[in-house]
Amino acid sequence: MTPMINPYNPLLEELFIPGIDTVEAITVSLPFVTPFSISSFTWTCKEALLIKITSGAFSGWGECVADPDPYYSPETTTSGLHIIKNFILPQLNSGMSFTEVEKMLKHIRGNMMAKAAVENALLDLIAKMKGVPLYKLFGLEKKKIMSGISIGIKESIPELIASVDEAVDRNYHRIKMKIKKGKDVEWVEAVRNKHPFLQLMVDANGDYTTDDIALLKELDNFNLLMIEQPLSYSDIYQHSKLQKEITTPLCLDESIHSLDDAVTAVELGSCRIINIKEGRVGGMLEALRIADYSQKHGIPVWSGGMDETGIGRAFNLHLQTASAFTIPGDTSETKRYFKEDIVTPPVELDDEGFIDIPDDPGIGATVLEESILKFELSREFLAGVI
Ligand code: OSB
Ligand code: MG
Repeated sequence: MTPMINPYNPLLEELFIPGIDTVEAITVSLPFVTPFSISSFTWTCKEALLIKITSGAFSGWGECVADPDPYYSPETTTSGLHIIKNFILPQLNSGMSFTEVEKMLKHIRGNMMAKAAVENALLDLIAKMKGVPLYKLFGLEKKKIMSGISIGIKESIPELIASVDEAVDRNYHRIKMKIKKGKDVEWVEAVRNKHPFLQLMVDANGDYTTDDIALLKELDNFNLLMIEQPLSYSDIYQHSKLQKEITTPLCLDESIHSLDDAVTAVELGSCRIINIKEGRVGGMLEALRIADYSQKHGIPVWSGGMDETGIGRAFNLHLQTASAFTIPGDTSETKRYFKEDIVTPPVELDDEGFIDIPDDPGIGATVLEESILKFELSREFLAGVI
């Protein structure tokens, strides 16, 4: 049974949905500087569904982190729009408290990425109306955020080493390399030999099965921080068996969609670390609840990324002000992903590799509407639904 953990309850009772003038659903496609490959797919651009909720002079923004395809998650930008338009927005009313909003969202099963886009847009809007940065809305304190980089699967080992060298030069606090069957032990060994003391981890995006335990055990030789999602995207139980066989901590990503999933994973011993993507677990509030639960159970967490635009990335930054986030996440500088983003200022690393959160209200970053127009695939005005 899930313990009653909800440190943000008092806050939720005090947050109310304001009168909404318009809701816009905008699908954008931003070209990547370089294609990004994981074990299951290669993306050349980031297609994202943006939600813009306007009340008077204020607009809140949310980003549905799903891709247009079901190769990381079953959710897609199109399914997100369907759920938001036909199920979430028709049940949102001004004057509702956030407790009521969350109850309504719970009645809709799954679709956590769609829910996150709407909930986060509302939180950004409310924070802007109150004139406070998002972290303050949650009672958190500003701090410098650690950086990390996720290096995709490359054509050759020298190409991988070149990318790792570049990230080391940029002072990233932790480097993650993607692996898949046939591009694993030898590739990790090459990176480790070149960088014996690097904070290094791997992410398999579910490419292995329990038949591969002998191979996965070999990864214990490379002093990795963790192995992320070695087994199926939907599995929790088999990971508990694998964790008993290897010494490197396992970290779950794809298979955690809620606090309930995190409790299951921790109670089964399926992982020793959790990757919290706020966009994958229904938004900032559930992400903070998972962080709080994990901290109380001695499970370190970090903030994953979905190669988001600057809107989604801003939420990831604010999330990491919570003290549970003790491991550098997948938060990289903007220029590594995009030549041109849709917010300003871009995310940049200081000389020690840290990231500063801008001080403006809400997400802090200013959304550049004219840049959005350049990347826009479609826009629907959902005015009058609330
Ligand atoms: O598994 O963490 C993942 C990107 C797209 C889909 C899945 C993943 C990733 C990343 C990149 O690793 C994270 C980022 O830099 O935002
Ligand atoms: Mg991952």
